[in-house]
Amino acid sequence: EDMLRKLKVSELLTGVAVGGKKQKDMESYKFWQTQPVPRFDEQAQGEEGPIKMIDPEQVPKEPSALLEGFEWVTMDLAQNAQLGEVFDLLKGHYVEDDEAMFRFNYSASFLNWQVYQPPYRDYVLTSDRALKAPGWRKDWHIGVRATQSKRLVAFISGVPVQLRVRENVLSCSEINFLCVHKKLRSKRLAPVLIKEITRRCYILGIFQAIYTAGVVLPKPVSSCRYFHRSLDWLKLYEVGFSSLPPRSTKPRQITKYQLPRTTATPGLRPMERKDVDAVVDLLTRYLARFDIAPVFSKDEVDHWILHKNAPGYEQVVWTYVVEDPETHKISDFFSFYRLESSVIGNKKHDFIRAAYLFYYASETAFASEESDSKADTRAVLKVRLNVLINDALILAKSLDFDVFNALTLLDNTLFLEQQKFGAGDGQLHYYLYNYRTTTIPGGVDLKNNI
Ligand code: MYA
Repeated sequence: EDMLRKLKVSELLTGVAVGGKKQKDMESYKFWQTQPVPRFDEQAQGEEGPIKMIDPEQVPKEPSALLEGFEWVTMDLAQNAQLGEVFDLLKGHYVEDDEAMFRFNYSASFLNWQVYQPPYRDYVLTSDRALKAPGWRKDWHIGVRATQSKRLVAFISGVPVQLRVRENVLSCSEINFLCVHKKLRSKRLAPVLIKEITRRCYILGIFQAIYTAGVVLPKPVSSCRYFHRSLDWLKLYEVGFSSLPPRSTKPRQITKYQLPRTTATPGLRPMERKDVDAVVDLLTRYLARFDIAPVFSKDEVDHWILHKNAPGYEQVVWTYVVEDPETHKISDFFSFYRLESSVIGNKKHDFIRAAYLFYYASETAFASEESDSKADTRAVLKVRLNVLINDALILAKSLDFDVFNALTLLDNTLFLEQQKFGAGDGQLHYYLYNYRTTTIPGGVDLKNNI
């Protein structure tokens, strides 16, 4: 009902949604047909692995030429002024919905979290000799400036991620925040940016990447749909995000989405640093149940999942753990992050405050002595996740979020309908660069969203 005709969750799980309205035929992908990515028409038959072997010696040492009047820059996002420039570019020119009603509005704190990795990441990567090159992080924050005005007009970024694709763990870069100023669109600048970040990855011995996009490109490894759960239905209605279903009324809609004031799970509390080990352990076992997932180190859980009260930064991620009151073991956790969207041209509201479901895990995902069949375990997990996610909704509401978003990945289909999420019209396609594997119907697990 929200945004779109109702789509049954089960219908979304039948396969990868290639063939949607935005897909062109392969020959029209002038850039992508030259890249080491699977074609739409190919069948991957047991040839899982890299598509092209790269010799780092053969990789050009310099970036390719840009359009006349523009120059390459490497952004230093540790400097607030430069972080602010990226923030301003994205604020005015980043991803919009199809009708141009809403545009993502990443906060500076969010960007700091997403693209600027604190120094401990050096430690994470010391096992990988190739990445010891000094300055590697900065290198993956690539900008294009107008030569005269020095104005930032385009950006692309990557962060390192250890990605498990079935049994293989790949050192990847995760590419995000590709953005070209509206005045420079359709001038083939995006392929130039993509080639440049590819070059800088190859030079460091990174030959695979993962990325997500709302558009269809050759060829998704999986596709997810966005689901939205109203927390402030009236506001979502007023900004045009939600519609009034034909046989309903405004008061009825408001009542439908009401939530209890207090959470239900005993032992639920905000995550603290002392929980990091327990969360790494639980999350690692939980993610092992999926075909594609990042491999989290302790430092990465600390960075991505634990909120730190850095002075001057607004909170971006909220994580709650369930501590058993008797054993003090962590049995579950869930997290969500904040990402606002600007409302374009609405008199009453400027922003939608959205919470996005992030990682979670529960011991109930693993068979217990009482329930040893797969179906039993799934039923127990379903009950548990519904309680946990309902608590997440209650907390998000108390934090003044307007909407709670989730994708059709992880075990989300066990609670989306029951928790009154509605299917949105946005899809998120997941892609691997220079890696071939069979497609995954149920969605890929990756932070991102983004
Ligand atoms: S997804 C978010 C993308 N950003 C936005 O949607 C923000 C608003 N839009 C814009 O800023 C522009 O429209 C962009 C395109 C920059 C998207 N991913 O320059 P063009 C292809 C990949 O004339 P513009 C994210 O950040 C398009 O099919 N390719 O077009 C992840 C066409 O190719 P082909 C895209 O509109 C990014 C060509 O670009 C995308 O001015 C992952 C046209 O270029 C897209 N989202 O600019 C990047 N959109 O002719 C890939 C369009 O073949 C990373 N195109 O159809 C790959 C891994 C690299 C590292 C590898 C390491 C080993």
